[in-house]
Amino acid sequence: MSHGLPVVFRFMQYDPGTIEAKWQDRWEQDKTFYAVEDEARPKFANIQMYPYPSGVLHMGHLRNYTYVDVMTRFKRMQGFNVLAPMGWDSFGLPAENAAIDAGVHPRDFIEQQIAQMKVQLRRLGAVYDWSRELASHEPAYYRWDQWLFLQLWERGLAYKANAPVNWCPKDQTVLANEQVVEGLCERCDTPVVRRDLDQWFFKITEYADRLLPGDSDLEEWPPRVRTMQQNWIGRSEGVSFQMAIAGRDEVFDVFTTRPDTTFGMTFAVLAPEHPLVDLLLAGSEHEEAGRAFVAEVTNESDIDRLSTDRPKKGFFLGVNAVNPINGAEVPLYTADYVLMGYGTGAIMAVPGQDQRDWEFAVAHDIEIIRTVQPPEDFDGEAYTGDGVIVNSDWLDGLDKDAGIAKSIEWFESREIGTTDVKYRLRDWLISRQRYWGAPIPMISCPRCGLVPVPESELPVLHPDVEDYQPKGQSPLAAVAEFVNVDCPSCGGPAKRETDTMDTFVDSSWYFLRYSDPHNESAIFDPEKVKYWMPVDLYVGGVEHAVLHLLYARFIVKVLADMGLVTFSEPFLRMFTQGMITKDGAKMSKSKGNVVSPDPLYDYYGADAVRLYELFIGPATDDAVWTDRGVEGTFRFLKKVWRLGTEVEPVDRARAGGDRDVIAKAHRTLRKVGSDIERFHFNTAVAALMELSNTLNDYVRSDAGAERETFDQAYSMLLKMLAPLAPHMAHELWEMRGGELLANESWPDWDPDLVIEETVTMVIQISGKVRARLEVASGIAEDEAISLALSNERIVTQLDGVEPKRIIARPPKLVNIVV
Ligand code: ANZ
Ligand code: ZN
Repeated sequence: MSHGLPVVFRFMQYDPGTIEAKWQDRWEQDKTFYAVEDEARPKFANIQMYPYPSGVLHMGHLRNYTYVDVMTRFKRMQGFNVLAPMGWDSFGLPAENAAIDAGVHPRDFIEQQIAQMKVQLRRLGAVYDWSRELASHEPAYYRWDQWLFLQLWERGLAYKANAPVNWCPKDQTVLANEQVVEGLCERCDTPVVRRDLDQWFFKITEYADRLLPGDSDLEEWPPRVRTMQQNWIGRSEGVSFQMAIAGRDEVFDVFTTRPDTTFGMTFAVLAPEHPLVDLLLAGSEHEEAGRAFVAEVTNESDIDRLSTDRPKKGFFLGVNAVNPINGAEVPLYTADYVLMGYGTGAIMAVPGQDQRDWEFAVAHDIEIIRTVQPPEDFDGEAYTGDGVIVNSDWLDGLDKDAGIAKSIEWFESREIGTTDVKYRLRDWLISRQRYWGAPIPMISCPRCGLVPVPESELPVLHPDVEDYQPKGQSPLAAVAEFVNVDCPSCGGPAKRETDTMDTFVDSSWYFLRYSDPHNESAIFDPEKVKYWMPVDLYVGGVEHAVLHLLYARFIVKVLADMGLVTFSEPFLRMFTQGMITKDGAKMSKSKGNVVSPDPLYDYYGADAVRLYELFIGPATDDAVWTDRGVEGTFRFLKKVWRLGTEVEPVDRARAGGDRDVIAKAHRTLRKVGSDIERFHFNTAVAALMELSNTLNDYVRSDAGAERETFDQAYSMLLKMLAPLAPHMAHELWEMRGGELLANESWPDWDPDLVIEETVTMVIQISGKVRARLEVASGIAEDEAISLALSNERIVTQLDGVEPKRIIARPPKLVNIVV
């Protein structure tokens, strides 16, 4: 910080340092935000994705913590019994890698980081029920990971299998598909390679259909997160049908979503791992070249193979396949872009309608037949849209849907194919060859095979080892006392499983444990979970939109099937915040652009920092950090302070102008309440700034501020500030003779007072006036837009055309650009 510190504070001047420490002590000592079950009050579980304890928090992190804290305080004032817990995602790769970098044992490292983070959260004024704190590296926690594993095992939902897996050469461990991002390890950005290994899986695919976001589930989730879940599960309806190989006995199945295009098949493709490829190459004249091709491709990650910006590689297998619909012989290839892990691992290729097939056909000089007539102005390559079917004999003239129906009938009646549903979702690979995770509670016995550790012997303690560096095999394998055990079943010598569990197992159920964090005899008391759960509001980063949320939803469905929970979706409402960026990049330690809150706390105080985090922009959007921003919210707080400490209202009769002030306070209240509810924090802060200006003008007016009016409006201002800038609001409230502000209820706005004048709003379509409407002068942007879009004249004018952009300048104008 370049500017100097203020020289002296006058008595009663706003001194955040003193005030903030005082209130942080008070909230903690009084356990103000600790929660007990209370049937008389509606509960509100307000939970933030528990953080990996990274130690130092920067402004990017704090945005998130501030939002959650505002909601805790706001919902509590609204009368909810709020559960506001905090825990630590302290097992797993990120923690272990950071510990290795720091040269400290992961346990010591983690405990140090947690202590440090708690200090920082306290300084922000973030309040939690610390009696419910949990950390996944503690045996009291991970024994229930192990218990959960045993339940899945018993239900046939956990299994061990040899499978091609994603291997990170740097982290020396396997990764779930979900942890591979564009071919790179999500944790360290190293290109991932494939290996065949024995691994543990959870059978999440058995829940694929139930995990698809239905029409009513996940209603209060961001649509894009819902879509990401949907796409990850990737349900496809289509047809599987059999194809023969000309002149040979072998047949293979293909899966297609477009049976209506079968007449356009000009080649067929087997995945390089398809068992027939090996068979067809064996003894053939191009065996050597074919095997070299297969070896090359199978080393590449699926993501690379599916990449759209590289040429598709293939190898002609020297035989033809027979198109069952017309008997045509088409060349049979093996190619990189067909994956063994999806569908049947074989496709009919229809370049006229499939872009991947088009590219392959062009590269290998294969015929292209269009079977769907593209529109006249179409200038692309493969045409994937709807249209009239051509070149397809008895399908000609139909459209896509009719063509699909008729071709399905054809396949089914001849028993060549059947309708089929395929999922992109694969089973969840949960074993890791790393030290810092919960040991998998299984024992391998030469006589009995895989034997679960009896529940009574949990937890399988994670042994302390000297050497926990990753080496391709779990470091636990080197601990003889850990590995060698008696078989629980036959008593003979046996060996423990030495892999540890993916940290996403820990995070798939921790939120439930907050309901009953110290239970030693069960994962939780179902009655307590019934009271607190599901989570009412879940806040976290969109980077967890696929993996963590999907796993948590899966485990909750399993627990529901076990009768332990009474709901099947864990998170009722989900909020994903935008990122804070600086110098054009996401704020992060690795980018070297982090802003630490500490000097800002010292100079401006936590309330000003919080307010700036809230004010910086719409909560869902990324926002650019500017150091000077805090200056603005600090000035606002000083103004509020002066209003509370320096103003001397006058005793006189009330007049019309006084009513305007009260009305303004009520309108602000209505707006701030609904804004906070919707995470529109920036506009809530703006509204409070406006109200403080109104009050400022009021006290300077000729008649002066009438005492009762001023007190009433100012009290409302403080209550509205209570969740946002809690320290100062509490202090001023107390100075004015109030009890603990956190215990006050959120006031109700008076409908008679918020009635406002109306103004004429103009609705334009692409700049031309199309309608006029009387609206409240304080109308919100989204309300103005929805009024405009539902206006009868506008609906008629638009005639179904999707607006490109909507520019709203409430209350005067909404311009719909088409
Ligand atoms: C012929 C066809 C014609 C296809 C057409 C699409 C469009 P989704 O929607 O993702 O399920 N396919 C099937 N198995 C495959 C595999 N193992 N690797 C790569 N591609 C595979 O995609 C289903 C479509 O993806 C299938 O339908 C198949 O190509 C291809 F105009 O068959 B289609
Ligand atoms: Zn045995």
